[in-house]
Amino acid sequence: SASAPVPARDPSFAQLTSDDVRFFQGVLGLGGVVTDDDLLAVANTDWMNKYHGKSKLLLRPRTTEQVSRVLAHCHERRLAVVPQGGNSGLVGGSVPLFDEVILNLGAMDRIVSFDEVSGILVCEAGCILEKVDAYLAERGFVFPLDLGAKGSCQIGGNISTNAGGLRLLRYGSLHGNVLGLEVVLADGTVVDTLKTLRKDNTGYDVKQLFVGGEGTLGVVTQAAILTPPKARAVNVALLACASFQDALTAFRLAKQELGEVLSAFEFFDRTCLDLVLKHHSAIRDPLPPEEDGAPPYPFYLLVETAGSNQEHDSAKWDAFLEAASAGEVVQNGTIAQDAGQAAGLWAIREGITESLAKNGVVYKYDFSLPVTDLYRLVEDTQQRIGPLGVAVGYGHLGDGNLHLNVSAPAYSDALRARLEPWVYEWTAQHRGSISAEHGLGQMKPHALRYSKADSAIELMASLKRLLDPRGILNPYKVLPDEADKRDAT
Ligand code: FAD
Ligand code: 2HG
Ligand code: ZN
Repeated sequence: SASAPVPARDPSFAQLTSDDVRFFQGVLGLGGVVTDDDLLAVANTDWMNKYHGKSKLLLRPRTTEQVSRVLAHCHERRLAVVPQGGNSGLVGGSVPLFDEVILNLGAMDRIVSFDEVSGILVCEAGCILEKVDAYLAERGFVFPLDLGAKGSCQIGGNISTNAGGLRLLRYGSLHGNVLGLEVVLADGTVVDTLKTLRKDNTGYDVKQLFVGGEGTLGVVTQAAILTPPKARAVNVALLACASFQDALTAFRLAKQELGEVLSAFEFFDRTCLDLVLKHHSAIRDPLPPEEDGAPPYPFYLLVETAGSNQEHDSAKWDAFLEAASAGEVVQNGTIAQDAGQAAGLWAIREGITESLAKNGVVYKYDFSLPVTDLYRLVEDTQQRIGPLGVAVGYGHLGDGNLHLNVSAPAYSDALRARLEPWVYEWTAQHRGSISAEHGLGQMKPHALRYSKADSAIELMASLKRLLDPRGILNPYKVLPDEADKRDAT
């Protein structure tokens, strides 16, 4: 099968009635209440086409007040709700399991304000990342987060998954860059922490609960985000290494020689590149072996710098490439000569997830591991599954984040039983995390204990009960076995 055992529908949740639908139409207008089968089919299905819900209702609020009135009603009526952004999440968090009402934020897509001195942006949760980034680019700034799903994912979804992406190495995580949030709690209470200050030590930093909250604690409606100035000098190179050990040495050299301008250090193995070449006819192998008939390189690095002075950065690149060529740490490489070529190199790295999706079914894992052990998990996985599938490894090497994907022709119990819980045990033994950046969603609540102490899980559950006593927000996600602990009153 595709996934972990599916829980039963929690019988304490109400069933949707025509009175409910009429109430929502009164709040949102007819356009904000969607019951069309085709639109519901899309909203019920995740990006991977792996998780399928059965919701009969999709709501599209336009204001925070509407979100508040909708949630107050759902709370009162015990209707379960799935907050949804661009529905690009990779752990089944954004789709219902059963008949939960889908609350999509896409119609709340206004930019509220931007301060060109501080670089602080305030926008609504439904803004699409790529559009916000384009708005900022016109003003000489960038969004501190970038990722392959930028054309569809929303700021609210990014914040709720605490997405990491391709620039985290340089700009840090959203826990640092989100300065304020407006959030609606399960009972409709609007919590305003929408401050636009760098520093604010006025007690507990409650907004952080919603950064990575995966829609289980509240619905994010607005955010204040610190954005850095857009770099004037951006340089991108693709490098090939003969071993993973060499890739690690190259990372050390990059930190030493490129220093503070290093903005991305990504890696992928040859099988990933082969998949991208197979499924994207416009992309050519950028680094064919130098001698005819020689085997292709097994590892590739995408290195980016973002600085303010091309001359300074060129000198740094010269020093880095000289150090990396000495001792053949890097076997071959290509440096983008313009923005178009840089985008071409990024397209390879950002095209891996889609290529895997086109190739068959995928068992997708997202681990934080000590970098030295990181690729061994891919090799051990391949050995363990044998001919049942193909294990590939790629990810944010600079952050110690491995995306282990196992590609197979079809989901099978035999393959899943070889993979789980073994991959989680492997990660626990290496003191890693079972989710570096994608979250837990409906895929991993049962595996949470491999990465978090019981005491911490219990505190998470207490916070959930405090903020959402009836458990209506994104049930069956993130926390293990919540149903039996809910307030039954
Ligand atoms: P959704 O998928 O709609 O929702 C994700 C979760 O957030 C769900 O639990 C949902 O309930 C909740 N949620 C959504 N909006 C709100 C809201 N307003 N309030 C409360 N809860 C909400 N992730 C990374 O971290 N790094 C990557 O590099 C990366 N690359 C990707 C590349 C591709 C091609 C794809 C398909 C996905 C990638 N992802 C990556 C996964 C990633 O989690 C998302 O793309 C993104 O952050 C999710 O945003 P979304 O708007 O699509 O949210
Ligand atoms: C990436 O880094 C995304 O490309 C997706 O986080 C990873 O599909 C994956 O496993
Ligand atoms: Zn990633």
